[in-house]
Amino acid sequence: MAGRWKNDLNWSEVTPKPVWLNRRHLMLGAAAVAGGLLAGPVGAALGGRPSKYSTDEAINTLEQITNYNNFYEFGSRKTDPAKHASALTTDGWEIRIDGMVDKPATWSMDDLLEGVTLEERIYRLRCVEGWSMVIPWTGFERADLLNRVGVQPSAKFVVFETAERRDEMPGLRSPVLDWPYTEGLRLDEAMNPLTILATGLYDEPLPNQNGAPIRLVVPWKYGFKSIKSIVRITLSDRQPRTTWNRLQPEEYGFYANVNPRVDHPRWSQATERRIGGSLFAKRKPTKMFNGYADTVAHMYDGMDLKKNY
Ligand SMILES: Nc1nc2c(c(=O)[nH]1)N[C@H]1C(S)=C(S)[C@@H](COP(=O)(O)O)O[C@H]1N2
Ligand SMILES: [Mo]
Repeated sequence: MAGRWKNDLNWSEVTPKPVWLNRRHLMLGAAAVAGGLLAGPVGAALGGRPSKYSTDEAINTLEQITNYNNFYEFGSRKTDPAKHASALTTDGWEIRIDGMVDKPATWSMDDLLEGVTLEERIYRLRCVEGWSMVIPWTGFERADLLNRVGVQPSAKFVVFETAERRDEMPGLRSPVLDWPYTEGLRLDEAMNPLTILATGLYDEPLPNQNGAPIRLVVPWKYGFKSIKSIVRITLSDRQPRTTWNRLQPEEYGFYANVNPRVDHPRWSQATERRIGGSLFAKRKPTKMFNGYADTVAHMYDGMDLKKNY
């Protein structure tokens, strides 16, 4: 099992795979190249069943998904994570789950994934700066996990923390953000079936620049909520102070629901550009809740989403 969370493929050199339908065939090739890395339990762990929550929009290529990233621990340019994230060691990764739970514990990835239902989910990730990508994630519902640790009735929020590795993350040397990167969701948002913890994309282990070995994906919110390389999950009765919110509270709210009617103070959020499309292509109108209103809008009934941005 030692090889399971190794991520030593050079992802930027992997051929782009725009043809999602043929991915199983491509996978056989990739597994062979990786020399058994994907054999055995890994194959089972990655090949999730298709999810009804997927969009049928055109999917971005692996090349695009792994070369235009935000992961400030590895630098603040979109090209930095692809350059520097290979330094992150994900072997023996552990996640602490604590706070208001019956069974606080530290989990290995193998234990964490034991018995969870992995699904293939094609989700749109919408960045606050007006770009979007469609990514075929492999992941599992948060509810799977929270039910296992026994969430106490007093818990109202779920707080996430990213690894803080001075020796592996060059971005930590500069104080652009307050490390470790911290995010949070209201408990009902965390339990919503759209919310997943992702462990792979394109049926392969998560590339480091996308948040290996495990990251959050919350598709109706701006990208910064989808925290990468998680080492700690804490149940709390208080709304946490999250990284971007602490830095610029006027610009980045706790909720961060995609909302074309609430502009970022420095730019409009009404339209977006799909990464990989022509720079001159017409920007498309952004949809409320990133197009996922049917599944999530009810959680905000009666809330003023201009105030709770
Ligand atoms: N730990 C951590 N998680 C993070 C970030 C980060 O800088 N550090 N950036 C966020 C932002 S702003 C975005 S848009 C998404 C980008 O995810 P992607 O690179 O997989 O597309 O990751 C989010 N998760
Ligand atoms: Mo972002």
